[in-house]
Amino acid sequence: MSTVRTNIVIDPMTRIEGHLKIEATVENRKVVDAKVGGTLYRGFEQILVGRNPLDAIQITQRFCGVCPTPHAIASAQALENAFGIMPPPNGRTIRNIMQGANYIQSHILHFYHLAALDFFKGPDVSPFVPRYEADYRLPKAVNDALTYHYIRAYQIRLKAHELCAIWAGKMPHIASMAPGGVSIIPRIDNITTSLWRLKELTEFIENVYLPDVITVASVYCDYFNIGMGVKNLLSFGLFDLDAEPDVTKRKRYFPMGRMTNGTIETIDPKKITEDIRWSWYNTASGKNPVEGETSPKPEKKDAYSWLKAPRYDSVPYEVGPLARVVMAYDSKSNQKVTKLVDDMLATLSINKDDLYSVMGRHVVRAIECKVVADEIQDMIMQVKLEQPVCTDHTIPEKAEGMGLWCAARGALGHWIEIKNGKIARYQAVVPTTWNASPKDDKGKPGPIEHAMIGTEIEDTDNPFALARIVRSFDPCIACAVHVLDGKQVKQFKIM
Ligand code: NFE
Ligand code: MG
Repeated sequence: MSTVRTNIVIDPMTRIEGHLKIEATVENRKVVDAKVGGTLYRGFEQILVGRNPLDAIQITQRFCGVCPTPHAIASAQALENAFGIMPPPNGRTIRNIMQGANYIQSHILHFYHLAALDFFKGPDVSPFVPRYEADYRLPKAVNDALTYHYIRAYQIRLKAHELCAIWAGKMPHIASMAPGGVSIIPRIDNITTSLWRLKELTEFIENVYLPDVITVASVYCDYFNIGMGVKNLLSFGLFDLDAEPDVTKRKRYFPMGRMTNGTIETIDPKKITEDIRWSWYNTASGKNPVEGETSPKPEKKDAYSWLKAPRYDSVPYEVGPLARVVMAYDSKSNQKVTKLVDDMLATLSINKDDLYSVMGRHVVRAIECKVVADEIQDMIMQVKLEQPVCTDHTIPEKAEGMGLWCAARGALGHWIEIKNGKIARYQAVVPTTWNASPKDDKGKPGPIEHAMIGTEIEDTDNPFALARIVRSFDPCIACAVHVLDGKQVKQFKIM
């Protein structure tokens, strides 16, 4: 049989955050190569150079409107590391509450407003049309319920934003983050107004979100076998539980770690590097972020992304809910995760390995949402009125600092170098840089590219399976200058 070769390009990839182009080379209906490219230049790392280090907390939040909270926390932690201070327990707890609220908002956003339209068909009115035609399989009553829940999810996300803003002053782009803790003085009404919002959120997660994910997963169960990914997982952990200055030793509710070939191991941040062979940059490849540089070269030949390619010890890792939940489950470190995952596996008649998939990512994200909601309920009750929330600081003339944290989409790192009391270098490696990375210098594809390769494409004129794979990672490629490269082969409009 002669080989039938087709090139598929989806650009822009819609219903994600930011600007992404995907390309797939298909031979005899199977993807044999994939390219995932961020098409907008950001340049924030250069904007930060020369500024007062305290500006980093506000400026890095402008990376993105979906996840400003983790950027505020990671940059505050980088400053604390550089200043040699740690937040008091109250400051730590309030940060955890803000971050938890942001997870809930982000996970509900991802399922209902970004991904669910891959599986249910809204009515023939805006914003549900135009839509792409796919194998929509849900019975009418279920489909109608999902449409209703899609609308309700907007109202419920507002509650999650409010829950964050009660402690943050505003959301998005929070105001109360400071090196050494937070600047909000907690009062009893912060606690009471948080609790009723969290109660509404928890009811939605338990009675709507989790059941909807189970329904969709049981109807589209073949998607437990599609989009597996690299199977290496990495997490910097979530929710600080003590004031250990060394972040790699700090106790976290979801622990820091990485998993390769089924074994969980520790993380040495020095082994994180970013390759730029296929990225529009002209700096040295394979640098640790401590010495990383950002120098754009849009005319670079063969490059196809504004994302660098982060690797740990030269290996690509998937980050996000899958990493956090599977490692918590495998290490048996969290009884709630163990129970929820076991129940989910039994309900859907799947095994743990099936979680490495499109549908697995949706399922673990919903489980994590429930775990986080329960955990911040406890944390709200731990806030102490009239106790300190922040530790004083002095900006040193010369210092280095690193903040490692987990945003909703995965491991997030900020690295700062201070000289003459100003920012001399700032590097961020964000979750989507890991997941949507281009190939590295050795030609190894990034996690989303890897998940696309091997996929069967029924109709190369309507490659909806690829869109479902990409969206399951919840990618976010935030804003800057639009640069496109390459020859247009075919155009797809995906709503
Ligand atoms: Ni712009 Fe973000 C999250 C961070 S993704 S949404 O979650 O950090 O790379
Ligand atoms: Mg960066």
